Amino acid sequence: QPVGVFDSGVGGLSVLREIRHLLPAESLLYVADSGFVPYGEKPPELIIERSCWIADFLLSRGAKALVLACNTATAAAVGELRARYGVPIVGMEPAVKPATLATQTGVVGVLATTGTLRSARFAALLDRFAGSVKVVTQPCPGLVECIERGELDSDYLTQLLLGYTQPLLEAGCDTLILGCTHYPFLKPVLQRLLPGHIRLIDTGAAVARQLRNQLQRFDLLAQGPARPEQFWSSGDIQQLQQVLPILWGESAPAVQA
Ligand code: DGN
Repeated sequence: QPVGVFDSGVGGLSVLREIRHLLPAESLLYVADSGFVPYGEKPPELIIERSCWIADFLLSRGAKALVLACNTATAAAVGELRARYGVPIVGMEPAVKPATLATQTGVVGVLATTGTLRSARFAALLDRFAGSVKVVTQPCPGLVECIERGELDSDYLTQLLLGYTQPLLEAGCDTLILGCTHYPFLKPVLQRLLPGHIRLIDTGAAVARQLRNQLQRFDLLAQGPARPEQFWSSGDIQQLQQVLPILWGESAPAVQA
């Protein structure tokens, strides 16, 4: 039985690659909800509705566990999904705890969508882990759209990134949390643009480990061999097929969801 993974678009591929790396025997299904991307500014009700629709889609294709490879969807919908479905469900959250442990300046920046930063889950995360560390948040409209197009290094993107990171640097951040699953694809350009001492943190690998723990716990780990990954999009299939070689590292067929 496969594991079902989904995101508002192609950002969750940054999580999928960590899962593929850690769990080579698992068969993986992936849905990009690109017909509805970005989730960042959308009302939570719509995100819950889309998340349930995709969960049904993946479960009807035999998924034994679900990964919400999207911080925004997790913030809005993980409670509803866990209440509705009996399979293990793993979600994302910005890496506040590891960042507070890593910072030397005591100031940490969070790059994420407006939806994530405004959510009750994020407020609870800060209450729990920020402690004496100052956490500066920065919503980043426009980045997700670039990544959806497979645009990882344009002048336009560079200008956006400089604009979003400058206030964080001025505030004294030495650690930046990539709190949206699209952003790990920007690590190379960020590393080039930012001073060398700035640390970038994301949670893809930790989520893959959490998935492994859940599968182990419920005796659901696959013995392999894995079937080839299957990709669906609720948006433009050709666009997904064009960006897969860039973001996933190889081309693959994609099907309309
Ligand atoms: N990739 C998503 C996240 O992690 O929050 C959201 C991107 C979006 O749809 N704005």
